[in-house]
Amino acid sequence: MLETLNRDFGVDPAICFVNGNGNQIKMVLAHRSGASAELYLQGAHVSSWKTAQQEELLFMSSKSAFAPGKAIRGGIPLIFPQFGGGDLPAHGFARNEMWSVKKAAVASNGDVTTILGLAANDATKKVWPHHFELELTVCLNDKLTLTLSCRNLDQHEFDFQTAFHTYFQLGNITQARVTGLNGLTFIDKVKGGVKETEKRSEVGIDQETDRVYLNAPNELTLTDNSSRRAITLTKKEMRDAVVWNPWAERCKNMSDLAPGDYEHFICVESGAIGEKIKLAAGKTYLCTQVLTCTKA
Ligand code: TA6
Repeated sequence: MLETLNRDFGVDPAICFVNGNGNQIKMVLAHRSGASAELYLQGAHVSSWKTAQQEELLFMSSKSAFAPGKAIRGGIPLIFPQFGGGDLPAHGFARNEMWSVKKAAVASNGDVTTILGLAANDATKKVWPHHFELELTVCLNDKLTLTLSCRNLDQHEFDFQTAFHTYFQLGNITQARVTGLNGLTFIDKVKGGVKETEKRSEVGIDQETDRVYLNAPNELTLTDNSSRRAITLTKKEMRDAVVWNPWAERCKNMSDLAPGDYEHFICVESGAIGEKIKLAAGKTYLCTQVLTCTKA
């Protein structure tokens, strides 16, 4: 399988396929600037994004399972067709399915791009009786851009939630701040789903935090003074944002996190969560998340 993938889609030295953790197939993207990204075919799951100086910007748990059908703990899990509160597996099935490589190329401007696809199959139709086709496009240059398209191949409308559930690496959680959320209504999942209003211009984390911010601005910034980094998240066609950190107690009870891991990551997610996306038969929905890293 690796040989065939490298033959059909490899572009030396920018694009190659290797056996990653758990012998799961991993795609490695290398930009001429020195920046790199990695993604597993399972879940089209971006597991690493490094700067031109090879600084890792995404968190990946050392205890993550890398096994068929098991969610990877870290990187950028792709959430579809359900974020929460439904009958499907937590955060939907897209991140647990094997995706196929449809395209991989290096553009004349140096952009390294790949497209992976997932179509409805017997397993997905059992839990979600719709015909669909997903494509995830990952583009690496001085940014990391993910674009998800969903095509409705049914004869009728269907609806869904979706999100890029990004785990950002931190020097220390106490130094992390998220800006752009001031004044927004958020669903506080730690307090059982009550709606409150964010009053802080800079959101810091000092306890378990699990908030869905509704109708969030399309640009948010995460700064981490302990690593002297700032990451801008720009989203399109996804109204909401999520900020999550399990803090010590919940982290200790999660088998695929080490007890102290909560100090070294924050999830800042872009998603269509509060209101489901309604997609008419034959139509295509597109959403995008662009991540840019600058020195804080
Ligand atoms: O996005 C925040 C959240 O929904 C939290 O409630 C927590 O469950 C987290 O995702 C982890 O979800 P996962 O399905 O990756 O274990």
